[in-house]
Amino acid sequence: MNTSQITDMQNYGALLTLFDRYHNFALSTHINPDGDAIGSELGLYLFLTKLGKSVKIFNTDVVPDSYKFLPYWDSIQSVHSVGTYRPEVLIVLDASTLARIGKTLANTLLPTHKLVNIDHHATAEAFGDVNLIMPSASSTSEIIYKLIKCHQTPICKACALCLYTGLMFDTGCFRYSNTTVETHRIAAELIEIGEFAPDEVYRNVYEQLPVAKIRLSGEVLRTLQVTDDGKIASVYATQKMFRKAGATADAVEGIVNQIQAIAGVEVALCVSEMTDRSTKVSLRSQGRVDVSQLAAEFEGGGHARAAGCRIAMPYPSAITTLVRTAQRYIDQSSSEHGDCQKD
Ligand SMILES: [Mn+2]
Repeated sequence: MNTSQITDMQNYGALLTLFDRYHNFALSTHINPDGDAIGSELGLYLFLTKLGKSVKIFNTDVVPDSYKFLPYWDSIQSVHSVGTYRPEVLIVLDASTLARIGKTLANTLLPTHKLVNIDHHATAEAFGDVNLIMPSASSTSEIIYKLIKCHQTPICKACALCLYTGLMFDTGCFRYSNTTVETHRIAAELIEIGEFAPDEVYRNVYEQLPVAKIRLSGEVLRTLQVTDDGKIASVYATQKMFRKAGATADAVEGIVNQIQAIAGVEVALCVSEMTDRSTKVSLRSQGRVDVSQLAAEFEGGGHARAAGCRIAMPYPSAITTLVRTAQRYIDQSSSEHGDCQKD
């Protein structure tokens, strides 16, 4: 594969050339798609459609209900719809590896000419023929915004709403450390163009919770364990808890952020028992430990402050292993930072 890694603004050109040269595009994103995954897909879909291109979107997992307020969400098709379809160009968004779009989709949706990878994860692999990997960008949606700017095409109202949603989601509503002056400027411009109410976007994404999710939160938070030094907090969710609460496994999303907010906690982890007895892990860091490295030790990935992985062992042993590994990272960071000189 002829791989050219693109890391700076000028090189948006390589991608824009593909937009000139080809007509049939397919887009995809990672499994369990989040606000940035869906927002960047729909934003790019609207831009390419406006250029007169034929564009299809295929995802392994369905669009979560909380994103069904976004325009054209129902144009997203499932892996079963791919059939014999072959795009000239496949653009993979917000996925640090090709396998993240789901193995079946990765093996089915094959481009006849080019594979493109657009991502902002620090652990991203340059798996495309063209790679636009910008770890400094807050979100993949921000990269799409800049791409459209480079093309000097006006952003349409619908596109502005989609990109804003992605930007809002990946910055934790403009709270995380990836939020910059530029992020706010882009957000302001998107609100101006899109003429939407930001509070309504927030409510759509975060305040449509099913009762089962709150019930599950209660069960999961009761399992809280904090290490003696107060630096590692962990909770777990079992299949029994999911059944009792009437919740699905994705209902644990967000609980890890709650325990990360405990004073003094450096690393927070939430593990879920899966039906195959493996363990799904969400990791958060207050900043001193790079949890994407920690997740990578278990073939996972993500960002320095938010990452995940799946471990092929039952949840009690997974917790023990993870806490021990996190402890090692904390010890390393303490010796590097000279902990005793903290003021
Ligand atoms: Mn993202």
